[in-house]
Amino acid sequence: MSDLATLEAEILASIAAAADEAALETVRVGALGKKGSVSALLATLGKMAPDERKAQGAAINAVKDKVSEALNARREVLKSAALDARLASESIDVTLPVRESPAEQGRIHPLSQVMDELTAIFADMGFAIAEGPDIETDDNNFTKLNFPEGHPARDMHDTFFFHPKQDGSRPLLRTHTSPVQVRAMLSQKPPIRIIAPGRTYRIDSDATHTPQFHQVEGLVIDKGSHLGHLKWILAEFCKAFFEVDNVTMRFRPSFFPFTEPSLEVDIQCRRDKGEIRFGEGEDWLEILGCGMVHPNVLRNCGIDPDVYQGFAWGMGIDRIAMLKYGIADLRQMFEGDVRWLNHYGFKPLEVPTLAGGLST
Ligand code: 2NL
Repeated sequence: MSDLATLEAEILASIAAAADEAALETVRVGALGKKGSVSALLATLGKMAPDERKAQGAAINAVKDKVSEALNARREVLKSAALDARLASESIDVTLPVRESPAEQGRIHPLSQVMDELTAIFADMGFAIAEGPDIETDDNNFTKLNFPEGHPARDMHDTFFFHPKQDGSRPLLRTHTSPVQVRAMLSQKPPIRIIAPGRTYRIDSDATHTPQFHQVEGLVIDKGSHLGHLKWILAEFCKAFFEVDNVTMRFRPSFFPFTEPSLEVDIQCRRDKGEIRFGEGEDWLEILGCGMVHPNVLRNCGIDPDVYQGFAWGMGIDRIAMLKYGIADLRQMFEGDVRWLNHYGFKPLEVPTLAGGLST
């Protein structure tokens, strides 16, 4: 093999062996660069006789062309391999779930969720949200609400009383949220439209009762208020809360000291396989008590019963939260087990609204 053919074979082998574009560039400079091996051969042409120069010139230039071609071809191969490697290393799977930010990691307790749902529904109907203290006076919790002296609900066994004060009065933990409405009637002029959600307390502890529980009560005081308005509000509430198009309600006569007449409300439902559906079925589920505010209560709170009528209702939240979200045991709600909360809780940024959906 001539020297020229050997040189060509060596350079082509180096090109084939170049593992990346930098190595290939080194080969190119070594062959075709100013001081490269092929360039050096071309520089010898000047000293040759014309005939020899013609033959050698053509041969060397043929080598140069072959080397250039091989360099270009190899460069393309290396370039696309480098691109493939980069694409493989930099690719991300956009279908993977994004890791939750710390602000999204906590969970909202089902009870808080239900309270938020209730307030969204009633706020949409024009109700204001009222709050009051957990520690109340006997007067606000019982007397103003037309509880006769010696009424069983005043019994020491139901009510958490504090030690009597100097003046003989006994503060207590409110047994219902009604004192919030008493305070509203004492401090506002009708018309009044409020709901009062909050904590309530009774000395009661078993599988279906906790000493601290939750209620929401509603109160409307106006000149022409009547039971028809109450029925409409409760029907609209039930449809919105249970997220169904229709509910069938049943009103049964009942008794509360603070309302006359007093009614208990059941909604029609179907229970099967541990599930409950509303707006169908043959079963009835008791969900709340209500009635027209007793004239004595209005009078006790500075409202003239000959001018104003009012209606009110009260509902336990713990039980309806369990019903809506399939929670079997009341006491789990108060244990503060984060595993339970991760399962039954709600995402903090998915705030219930009527437009966006209450529980989606
Ligand atoms: C129930 C029944 C009820 C009320 C609460 C009320 C409040 C005032 C005046 C009159 Cl200030 N009534 N609240 C009325 C009827 C029933 O609760 O079963 N709750 C769990």
